[in-house]
This record gives sequence, structure tokens and C-alpha cells, in this order.
Amino acid sequence: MFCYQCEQTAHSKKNGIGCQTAQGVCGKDATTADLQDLMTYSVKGIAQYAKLARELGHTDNEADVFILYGLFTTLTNVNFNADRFVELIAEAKQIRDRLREAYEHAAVEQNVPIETPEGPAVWEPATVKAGLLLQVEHAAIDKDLDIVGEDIVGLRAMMLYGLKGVAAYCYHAHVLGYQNEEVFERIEKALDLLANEPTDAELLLGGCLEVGAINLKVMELLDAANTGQFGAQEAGAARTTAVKGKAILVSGHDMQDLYDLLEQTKDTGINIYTHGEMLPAHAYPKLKAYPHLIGNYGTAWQNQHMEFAAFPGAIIMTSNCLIEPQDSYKDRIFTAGPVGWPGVPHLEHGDFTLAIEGAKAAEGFTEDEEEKSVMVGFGRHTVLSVADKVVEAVKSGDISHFFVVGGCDGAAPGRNYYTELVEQTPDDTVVLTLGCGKYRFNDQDLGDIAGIPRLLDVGQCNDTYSAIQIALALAKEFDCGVNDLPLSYMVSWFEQKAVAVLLSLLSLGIKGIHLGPTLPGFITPNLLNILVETFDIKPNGVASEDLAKALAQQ
Ligand code: FS2
Ligand code: SF4
Repeated sequence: MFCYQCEQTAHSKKNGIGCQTAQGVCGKDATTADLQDLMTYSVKGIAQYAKLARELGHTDNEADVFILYGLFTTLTNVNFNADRFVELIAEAKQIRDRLREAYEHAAVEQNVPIETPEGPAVWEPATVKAGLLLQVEHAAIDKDLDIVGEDIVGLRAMMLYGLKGVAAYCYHAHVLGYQNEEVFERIEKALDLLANEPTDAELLLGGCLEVGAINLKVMELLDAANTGQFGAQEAGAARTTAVKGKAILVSGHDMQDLYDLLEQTKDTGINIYTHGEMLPAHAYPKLKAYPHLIGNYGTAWQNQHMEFAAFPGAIIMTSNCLIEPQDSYKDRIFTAGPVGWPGVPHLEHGDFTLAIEGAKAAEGFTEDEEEKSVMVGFGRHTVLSVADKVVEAVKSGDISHFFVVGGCDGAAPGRNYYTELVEQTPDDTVVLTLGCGKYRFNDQDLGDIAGIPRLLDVGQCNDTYSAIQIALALAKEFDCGVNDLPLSYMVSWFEQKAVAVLLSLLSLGIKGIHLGPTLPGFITPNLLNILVETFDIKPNGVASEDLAKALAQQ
């Protein structure tokens, strides 16, 4: 195996950067890692024929959606089930071959020469796991490292990982009933480019920015999906302590799963708690209308061993981040959608019966805890509804600077950076936050400025579109460029959705982004030089010093 797609990738003197032994730091074993590479390779093959077929007017929605789902399963902390990948690779071959037939048929009908793409488009996967594992040399991300060098491998990786993030966001929009043909076309074109294993750095850099631009469209689609289905976020308090009674905990990012669960439990007396990235559910009118959406339990994903063990009910993982279930709760955790762990029951087709039975069998909370809460719901609608107040506060000098402190959380000790940073922000500054990284500081009371809270929770990492819209609206109000605003981006990355978000910010021309807690392993020293020279990317330093520099730049 070779994998360096996430922030916690292994670093060793002998092997350099990347998880390369029997098991990755995340718990993914070498077999699953290799099958995930073959899965990604298979998806590229589908994209090659989807692109050709689309050019002749033939589209295949099942194939478009499979590309999203297939890539989503390979994100960090999503699916650890090797057998599932054997099934998915076989399914991918069928879909690809169907598209090839459709393409060749259309070409004959339209009297155009038939093209025969190479690589993943013509790969014949073995039908059993042992055979597939012998084929992994086709698909490893570092397979031609000795020939093309680490910079080209790193650029391909950045583009691919960004596309994985795009696929996850796009799949979330799809399950809510929102999709877009132009997005499918651009994703397939980008995958086709990667399938051809380019060696031109300029081309790959352009490809990375295109992935960022696609992601902007996708996040817009997801924002429309979330607000279209559940209403615009509203500011309010989300309870963070337990209430007596039977309970189900929902983690991940999938709001449709949460909605379906709320419907299926509304007459059962079971309380539903959110965990991790599901916290913003408490801001959506259609979700918070269910009185048994009782509160949020716990914090970010890396604390799940302790928090899930202590939770006296059923647990549902709807997307990343899953880590190895412990014996203390293995009999009451369930996966859904793209998520999987060997031996953990998978809930199919939005049917949560098994989890409901699990919650009934578990003890539940035996008493009410003292009520505590955090504020949620500062998406773009909420913030922009008081845009005039915000602008006035900036003009009067009451607000001197904005910080977007957003992204993923993780277990690295360096992540205290974000707690220290937010704690030290001056009283005349406002912090917008999003993603699971917020748990480092979202319980702090930073007070308010002229009635505007100093800490504004915009939502999930999936809601980055909202934060970007707030920045663009402020730039419009002040008649300046987005880089001229008194605004600093402090981005914490962990997995591939954060790569997609970073590429989106770069594609918008946003400069001076602070990136941490450590740089991605695929950003080689030469790539870092390019990113620093072109985009003034700033690797994290010491929180107080970075804060002072950011404030000095306003
Ligand atoms: Fe957090 Fe994990 Fe949100 Fe990432 S729950 S690191 O996948 O997507 O952020
Ligand atoms: Fe290592 Fe991260 Fe890949 Fe897991 S996802 S194998 S931790 S780089």
C-alpha cells in the first residue's frame, strides 16, 4: 500500500511520507488500501467512456452517480470493508462496459471514428480479491514515482484528492435530489485527464484549479440542496447535554439520513442526538421542528472511542469520519451510505429499523443532565440578514478584522493552534467557523460586538459555500476585492474535502491562506514554493505570531 491522502499520514526516516506498511494510521489495512486504489482506477475508466459518450450526446445518470459514490467510499475514514470494494469494482466494470457499448454504438450511428482510450478504460479486473491484489501495480498513486518524480505524483495526488472531496459533496447534494449535468461533465473530464497520467506540471496545476472551480459549483448545489430541503439556517441554541430516555446518536454529514431517521422515530419516544459534523442540523427549520431532535452529544470525530462508548444508545455513521469501532459499542453502531466496517451492520435504503431496535434494547440516559448549549445557525442567510449592521460596525471601527477559522479536526497535538488562535483574537474581531475543527473552541463565550456575536458557526465543512458568499457580499458592500477585505483564512485540513475547499479558495484567487496544522504530504517542497509564490500560502507557525501578522496586514 501507499497512501498519503490525509493529514495523519505516516512519516518515517526510512520511507519518507506516506502510509506504506500493513496498516495506515487511520486503521485501513493494506488490502483495503490497495482495493481502494483499484476502485479509484475503475472510476477513472468509467469517466473515460462517460466523457466520450457525452460528447456524442449519450449520458448515463447511474454511471455519473456511481462515480461520485465510488470515489466517496475511498475518502479517509469512510469505508474499511475490503469485500465491499471487490463488489464495487465488479459493478464499476459493468457500468464502464455498458458505457463503452453505448459510446461505440453512438459513434457508428453518427459516423464518427471510434476512439479507444487506454489505461483504466481497458483494464480487466480480476473477479476475486486475491486476483485483484495482484493487479494493484496498475493503480498505485506512486507507481511511476521513479520515472516522473515526486512533484508530478504530488500534483496528480492533489488533483485526485480534490476530486474525491468534490465527489463527496456532490453525492450529498445528489441524495437530497440536486444534481447538475455540467458538474458531471467537468468531473468526468478531470478524471479522464488523470486517467491519461499526465506529466506536465502546468497542465496538472491548471487541473487542480479546475477541480477547485468545479467544487465551487458543487458547494453551491449542496447549499441549494440543504436550504431547499430543510430551509435556510436560523440562529439558535443547540442543547449539548443529555435528556433522560432512549437515544440514537447520528454522526457524519448526511442531513437526508437524519431527516429519514427523525421521521421513522417520531412516535417511538427515542431522542435523536447529533454528533460531530451533524451539529448544524439544529439550525435547519424543517429538522429542528422535530421535538425529539434533542441536542448534540460529544465533539469531533477523533474523540469517538470515548464518546461512543459512553453513549447509552444506538449510533449511526452516515459518512466520514469513522474509526475502528471498539468492543464496548460494536454491537450498537451501524453504518449507512458510503460508510463501512467489516462486521458492522449496514443500513440500506434509508431504513433505520435496526438502529431503532438497537436503541430500544440499550439502556438510554437514566437522568437529565444540567442544560447547556452552543449557538448554531450563522449560515449566509443569517449573517447577511444583518449585513448593514456588520458594515456599519466595520465603518465605525467596532469590528477591525474577520477570521475564517474552518476545516477539519484531528488528533494531532498541533491542532491546539486553533484553540489558542481563537482565544487570542482581539475583542474587536469576529470569528466565522465551520467544519468539525470548531469543536476546538465552539464552547467559548467570545461576547458580541454591537449585538453581533463574535463567534459565528456557519455550519459543516459542507457549508464552505456559505462562508465564501459572506466574504464576497462584504467585498461587494465595501466595493473592494475579496483580498482587500480585513479578513484572514485559517484553514485546518485533515481529509480530501478540505483539499477540495483549499483548491476552491485558490481558484477564486484568494491569497494569504494560513494552512495547517501540518502541510499535506503530497505538497512537495517545489509545490510549496509554487503555492507560496502564486498564492502566498502560509504554513502554520506559532498561533500568536500568525495572529499578529494577520492583523498587521489589514
Ligand atoms: Fe471532520 Fe471528518 Fe467534515 Fe472532514 S468529520 S475531518 O471528514 O468532512 O471535517
Ligand atoms: Fe494513512 Fe491517511 Fe491514507 Fe489512512 S487515509 S492510510 S492515515 S494517509
